[in-house]
Amino acid sequence: MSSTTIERVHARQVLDSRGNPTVEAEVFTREGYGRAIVPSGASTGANEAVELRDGGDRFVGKGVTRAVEHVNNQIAAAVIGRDATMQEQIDQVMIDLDATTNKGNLGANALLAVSLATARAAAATLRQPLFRYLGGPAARLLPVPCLNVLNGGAHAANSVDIQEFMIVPAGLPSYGEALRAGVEVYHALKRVIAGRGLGTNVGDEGGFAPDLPTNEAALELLVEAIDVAGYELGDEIALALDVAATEIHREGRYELDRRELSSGEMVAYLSDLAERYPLVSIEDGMSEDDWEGWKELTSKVGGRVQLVGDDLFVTNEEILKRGIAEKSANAILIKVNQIGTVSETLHTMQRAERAGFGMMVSHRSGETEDTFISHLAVATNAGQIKTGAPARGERTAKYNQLLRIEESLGDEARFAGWATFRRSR
Ligand code: 2PG
Ligand code: MG
Repeated sequence: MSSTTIERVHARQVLDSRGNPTVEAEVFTREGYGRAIVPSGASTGANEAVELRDGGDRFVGKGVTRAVEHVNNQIAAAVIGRDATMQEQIDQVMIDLDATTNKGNLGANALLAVSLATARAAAATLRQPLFRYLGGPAARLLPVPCLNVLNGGAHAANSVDIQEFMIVPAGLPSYGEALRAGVEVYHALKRVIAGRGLGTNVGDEGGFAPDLPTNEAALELLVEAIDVAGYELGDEIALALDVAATEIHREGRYELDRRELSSGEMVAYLSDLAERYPLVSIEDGMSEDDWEGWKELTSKVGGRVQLVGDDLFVTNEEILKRGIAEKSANAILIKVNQIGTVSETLHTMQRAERAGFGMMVSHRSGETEDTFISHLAVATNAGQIKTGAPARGERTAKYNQLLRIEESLGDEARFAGWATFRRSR
């Protein structure tokens, strides 16, 4: 028995930012404690690990009491007595216990809650900050915050098809300054939108969600807001998109601006946007099942724009391998609940890094006060994070945690800046 031996595991049902139940787990070692809450997506990839839900009437079918019971029974029994610092072993024990390829038996939400809480408990027992515990002495790179200030698609009830319009303040000297610039643009954007007589209600990730005539009109609003806030477009603040194209892909066609585009036309649409706007990153520009389209987009604009696979790769190392081999993209989005354990997430990131792929650590549209991803971004020197608008507590929790990490690193801290978007600069 050592100080890091797991003595107790307990899960309960709590709520996420959309008012849906989710799993919270606590892991107690002999001399420490860790707690974590699992996030949840709305525009999910088909190959994501399974989020186990109860069905039935309670909580509109979204209860997670079965996943909670799996933690409190089988998983607790399997991990109690093991060493919390043996993250690989703990994760593997849970993967073996589940015995499916998609974690559909016990639920990826059950596994992930324990996996995250185990890392926290280990770090706490060793009296280390989580980012340091996960990343070791080399962890000191603060990520560029990619702030989703205008929401559409499955995250808002407006007329905009593209899911996320982000501002990327990579030209500021530090994380804290970048966040400040992002906040100033966010407030300027509110004034710009209100000034046009449009609504300033927000979507699931805290970005504004006005009805607009076209998707490009959203980019124009961002350009204007950056100017109003007094920043240099392109030099100080660039733009990024998450098209979430799987959501608008039906029978081989992309539905955009009330038109139907073929895969080739979608590639042309995106490369034209990238010509005319300082877009440093486009996520899910093509659908998860349009591998040919992805390849075409990458060969056309991959030399100057970061192309991020989210639904395409679902943080899965095996699927990423195919993407690397086929040159389907040049970056990957990292969401811990797409794959379901900390170790698998780290393996996928190592694979991406070795291949020279960009890495953007990401929240989900359904989030909580948990700030694990802030630590993960610094631990892995990922260089980029997206965690919504700089508004709404579950989003600011992540940005605020990065402020604390930046402060604690002091002179050691580095800011990723433009270098993280190698291709576009
Ligand atoms: C995405 C995410 C997060 P969701 O598509 O990248 O912004 O959305 O969690 O709904 O999948
Ligand atoms: Mg996405």
